[in-house]
Amino acid sequence: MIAVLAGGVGAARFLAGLVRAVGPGEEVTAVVNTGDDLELHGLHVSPDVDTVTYTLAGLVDPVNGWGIAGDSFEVLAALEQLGAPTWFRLGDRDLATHLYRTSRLRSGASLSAVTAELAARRGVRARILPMSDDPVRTRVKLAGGEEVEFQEYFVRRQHAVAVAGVRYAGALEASPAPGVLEALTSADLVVVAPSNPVLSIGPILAVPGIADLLERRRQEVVAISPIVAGRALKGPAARLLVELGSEASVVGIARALRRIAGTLVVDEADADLAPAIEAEGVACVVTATVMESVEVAARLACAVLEAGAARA
Ligand code: FO1
Repeated sequence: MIAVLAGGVGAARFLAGLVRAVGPGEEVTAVVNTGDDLELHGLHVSPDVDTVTYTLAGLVDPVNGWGIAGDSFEVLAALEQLGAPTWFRLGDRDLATHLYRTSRLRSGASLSAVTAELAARRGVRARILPMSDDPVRTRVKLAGGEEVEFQEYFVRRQHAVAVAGVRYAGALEASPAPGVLEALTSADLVVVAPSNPVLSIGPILAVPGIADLLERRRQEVVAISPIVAGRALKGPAARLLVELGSEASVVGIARALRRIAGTLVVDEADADLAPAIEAEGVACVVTATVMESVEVAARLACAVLEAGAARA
């Protein structure tokens, strides 16, 4: 079994490639960030869990990488007429997910149980586990001193504001969701998907027990850099690393993840930085990491599996 620590769009694309690369004989378990979750219009929205589920179900909007392809926005338009906030764009079919999830949570089901139901009903073969059933919320402290919820920073302010710090509210009181520690213990290989190390992987590692477990297995943990040639493929990873005192490069990623990952996979564009990564005590593998198609993602997954096998 291969376990993958996952954020949103980049992780989902990698997981689609991994599922294709390993075929039906090998189990894949995704441990997904829920620090981005929010309550909106009275509904519980789990963006990264949904992005992973929709992608693996073949439903995802290929342009945005989140939401459902071809979705309509009739409810959002009606909400706008009512004066409700509509900066976070929930499509009509996507809303069915949030209605279902919220209703099940209110009747006492856990987030992991509901996630499994939603994935199974959409025909997803991989196991999708939220990192925790307990609320953990990523909060972003802006340079001006104000602290905002993650989606307020990411979507409403389009991550265009300077950040002074990030914290994961509730993490210390949270427990890993059922199956998470077991999956990370029994996996033949643990992969850290190409997700933002602070905003997507940070919340997962903040849940007590997860980072310690991975630290003990770090030789069997392979991370993929979300930074290529000094730039994030998506989102604010490059800018954030600099603002938080590191550097926007694969070396910055190696430093952010070296406690838990013995190997870092970087793009060919960063081949010259391999010695600097190795100097951080992290083995480096160079391959094509920009996932323009599921075929490229599957080739990347094969390279990651080979890197894992070489370290075992
Ligand atoms: N990202 C945006 O940039 N704008 C949106 O309006 C937006 C809506 C949205 C709705 C459902 C969902 O599952 C994801 C959505 N995302 C949106 C993506 C999401 O904010 C981020 O990509 C993740 O939280 C970061 O991984």
